[in-house]
Amino acid sequence: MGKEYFYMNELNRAEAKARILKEVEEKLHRSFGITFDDATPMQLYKAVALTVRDEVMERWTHGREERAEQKLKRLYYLSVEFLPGKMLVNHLLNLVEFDLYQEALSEVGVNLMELEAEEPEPGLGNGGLGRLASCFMESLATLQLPAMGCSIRYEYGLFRQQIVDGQQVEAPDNWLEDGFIWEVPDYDDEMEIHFGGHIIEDWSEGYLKVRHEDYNTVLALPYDVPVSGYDSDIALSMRLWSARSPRRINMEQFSRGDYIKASEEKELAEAISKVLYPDDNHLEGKELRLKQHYFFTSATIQYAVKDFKRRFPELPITRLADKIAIHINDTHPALAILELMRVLLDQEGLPWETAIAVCSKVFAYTNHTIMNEALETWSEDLFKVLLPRLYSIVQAINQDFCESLWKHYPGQFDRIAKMAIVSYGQIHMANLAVAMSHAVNGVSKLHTRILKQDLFADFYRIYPGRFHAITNGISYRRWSLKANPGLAHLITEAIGPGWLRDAAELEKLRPMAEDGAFLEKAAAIKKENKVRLAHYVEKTQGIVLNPDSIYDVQAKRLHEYKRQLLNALHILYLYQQIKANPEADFTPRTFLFAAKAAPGYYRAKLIISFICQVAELVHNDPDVKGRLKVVFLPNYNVSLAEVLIPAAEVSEQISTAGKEASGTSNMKFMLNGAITLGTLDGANVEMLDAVGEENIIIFGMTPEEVQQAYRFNSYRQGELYEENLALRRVLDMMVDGSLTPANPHRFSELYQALLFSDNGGMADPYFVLKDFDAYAAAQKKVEALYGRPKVWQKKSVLNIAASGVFSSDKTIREYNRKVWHLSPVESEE
Ligand code: GPK
Repeated sequence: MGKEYFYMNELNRAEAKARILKEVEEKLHRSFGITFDDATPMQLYKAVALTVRDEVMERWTHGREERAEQKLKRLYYLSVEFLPGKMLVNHLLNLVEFDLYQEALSEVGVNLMELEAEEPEPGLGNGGLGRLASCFMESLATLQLPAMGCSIRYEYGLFRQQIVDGQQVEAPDNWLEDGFIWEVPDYDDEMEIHFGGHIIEDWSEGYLKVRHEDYNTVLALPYDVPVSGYDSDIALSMRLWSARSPRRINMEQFSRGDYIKASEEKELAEAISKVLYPDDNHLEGKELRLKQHYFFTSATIQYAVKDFKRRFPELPITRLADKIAIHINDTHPALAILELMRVLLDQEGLPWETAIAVCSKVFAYTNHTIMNEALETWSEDLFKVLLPRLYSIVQAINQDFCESLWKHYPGQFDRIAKMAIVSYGQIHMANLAVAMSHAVNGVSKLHTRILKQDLFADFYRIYPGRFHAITNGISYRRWSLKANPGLAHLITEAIGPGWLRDAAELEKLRPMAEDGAFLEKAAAIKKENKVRLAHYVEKTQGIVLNPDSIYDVQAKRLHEYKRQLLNALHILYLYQQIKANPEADFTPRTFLFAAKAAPGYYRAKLIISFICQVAELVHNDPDVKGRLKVVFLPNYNVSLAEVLIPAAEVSEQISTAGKEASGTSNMKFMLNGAITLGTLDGANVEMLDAVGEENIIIFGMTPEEVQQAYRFNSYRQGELYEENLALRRVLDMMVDGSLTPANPHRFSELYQALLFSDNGGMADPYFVLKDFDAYAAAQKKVEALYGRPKVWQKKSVLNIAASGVFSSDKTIREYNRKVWHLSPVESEE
């Protein structure tokens, strides 16, 4: 069906709908032996999803066949995280069949949107990095570029967050419990992964042959999940590897009654794909995590080489880079570089230099953070034991690399040690990735500048041509068509449907900012979305929101650098103002937070508690009733984002300048007409360029000022406390028992961290106090602006109009032009 739906007449439509219902009914019969009337919502969901899946599968097969026939180069996008969100409605929108299905199903009393509630959301990622990978997959499919996303089929995704007594509690996310309709295992591509053991170097034939012995084997079974593109003839795969033991339970041990031992080995193997590490912008060097990384990168490399040989039997392996590109999304998959070296050397018998040359043409690397604690290193001791062959390879690469550095930086030991791949007992994955990739990129202009000037400055001097700035983007169709259908229809009504293929066409909305009727309609849609969110909050939290108040939203991982604390302290400041002047005019405001904290990140969890206590205080005080409301929404995920973002009027993007590599939620809020309240950080800078300074509210320190303050140790936190009375009053509330009378010391750690250095670390390293005044002034601007609804509306529409530059289609085109050089699958008409 697909796009011809546009041209259908009424008769054809009726037929198409009847056909859909018939297929769904057949699925109900065959899979569950049940009829429409008796089916449970879950059974109905599955029947509809299976029907849609058939259509997606057609495109899947078609894409595969065409790619093979046209002998196209293929991209492997390796990412330890993906966050695809729910799929049913997204597929239907991409197939351009949503309306048809919705109408057909409503004839039998079924609501398509409600059905999707039955679908589990695959929480295979932590936040921005994983969601970016999924936006990229959708754009790759839309542009018909041959690609496969590769990752791990975590049995448990990111934990479900509950808030109990104002504290985060983690519950397991058993998302596969009721089965996942969209995955298809591929037993033909099961791979063997080898851990541990030792290697034997054999020179007996005059050249080095390496044997790996006494290893443990784990099997990697791929499950493919189709990814559709908008109005695209092909579907791509997200390939998720699942770990299995090669041995079923040892029956001999079992019959001796030693069940535990017999199942132990199996469980150890399967532990590898059991659970996603819940850390974001942070790495803990755990053995299991290293196993995960090797597990999915080895499986992917083995598969990629196998597929290359199957498709191009005529080509020598030295031509690999002509037919495959491998992208490593942050350093987590950087072991793929060493694994490809191993395969080229030990299995394909290539000489060392040739293998190095092939590898460096294949790989490209994206850096996503400059935060020190996130830069991945592995202890040599652990590495050596778990991956002995890769260890010998990385040693050799390091030796070559350091020798080459010597030529560029003769005698500069410190500099070379800093750039080395192996040094001081650690393996530095970012250095490996930069040294062995032909392209390295940052995720915004600012972030890339910092990479060039700071983190990778020594590399940049030697390989300037290797570095690119490629700003992140979003799958804007999911974040409009799906999340905000009202707005999407309004846009199409105003400028036609072309924007769904080419986001640049959103620019055509600009003149609408002068059109009063249009502005009113846009305002009405925002209001509907606010009411929709209010219903959600009331249903799930029992909290009543005032849809006429300003909805101010900060939704992202909880991290000190993202400064949720600044937002919370400012709320206390507003609270004090109301208390001091209860009769004064005050624009009602609702502050919404949503954020998961890594379970081991104590301070982040304390900040969540702090926000919850601020919410309590405000909630229980009759003086602020109807004026201030603070809500912490638990379990932020893609589905919640789809309800929250379209309802937002103010988008909080307030990270310490220089710390947020790009941000992507900032783009989603912009697309949905929120006004950004942000620092000069990440992609905010480019949003400012796109929309113009009168349509965004920027405040606070510049990245340069932050840098200087660190470098010259010139930040005087205590003086701010002494001199700024308003700030002092707010800070005092952290420890005077206002929030937790029974335990006034509950938040003293947060207070201390803002004012006193500990263990040599500086106090308030994210400049919360320093930026407080500027932030409060910016919030004042928000209030003043909101008091002029027409002006606000106009700015909102101009934001939507300018958001097209942040389409991930554009981002992907740029990667393709600068890095991958793929040709699209041509469809024969
Ligand atoms: C960066 F390093 C990391 C990480 O571990 N997890 C993660 O989500 C984010 N990121 C950045 O923090 C964002 O600024 C950026 O937009 C996103 O990656 C995608 O590039």
